[in-house]
Amino acid sequence: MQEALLFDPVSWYRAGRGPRYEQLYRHLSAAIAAGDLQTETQLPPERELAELAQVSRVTVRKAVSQLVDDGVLEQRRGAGTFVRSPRAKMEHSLSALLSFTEYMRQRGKTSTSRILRRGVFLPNPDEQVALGLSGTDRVSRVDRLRSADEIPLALEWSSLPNDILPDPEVVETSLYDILRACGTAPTRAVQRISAVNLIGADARLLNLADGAAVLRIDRTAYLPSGRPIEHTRGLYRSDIYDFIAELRLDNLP
Ligand code: 16G
Repeated sequence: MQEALLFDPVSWYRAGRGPRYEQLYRHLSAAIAAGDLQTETQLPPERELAELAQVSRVTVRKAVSQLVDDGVLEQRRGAGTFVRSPRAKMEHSLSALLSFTEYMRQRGKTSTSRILRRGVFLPNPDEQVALGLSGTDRVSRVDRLRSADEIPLALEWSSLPNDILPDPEVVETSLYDILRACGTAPTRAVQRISAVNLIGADARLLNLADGAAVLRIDRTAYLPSGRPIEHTRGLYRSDIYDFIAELRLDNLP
């Protein structure tokens, strides 16, 4: 597509489909993904881009900074804004029972957890079913934003029976490290995977635009005795993660 046409509002703006910066952001993001804007292409300067797209410079700046946050554009001081080479996706095995921290360590990355909330609560109906608890039992919850090398990758809402994790305040970076130290790390897990579109605070925490698609994985993990001890709902950035499953003929149900 010719550059002038690529930025022309006819190509990207539809009334009633959300703020201009967001529509421009989505359009440029799709153009980069489709190769219409190739790696190392330099974007026109902000003023020119604003003229081509017929929007204010503030709108251009917001759309561009979101693409920079996503890692698809790069601002080089004194040189301009360029399309970055695609980041290799992280392959995450679906058949190995590893923790977030262990996966990142295997890739030479340092994982961090930002605690969004933790505490002891009465279990909701989903937790009662998943963890085999009654309505009067207690459940420990830890909600976290998980990052690797400062890049936010996932949101995880974990629930464990309170006798397994009596004090959720002790969870700093790795939940499984704590379970392992207590001899209660899970040895088996069942995961359910689906695709969801993010909006609001969840999208902002993961540095994604409203409506971005992510992978949702619900994990229930068990002790060797068969007792369920962890139920985690996780949202994983699909622009960074590729979940890989190995299939074998001798593994039929
Ligand atoms: C993984 C698990 C999650 C578990 C967490 C523990 C998936 C889909 N989910 O993210 O269920 O709670 O690891 O990691 O793999 P941590 O020990 O680093 O806290």
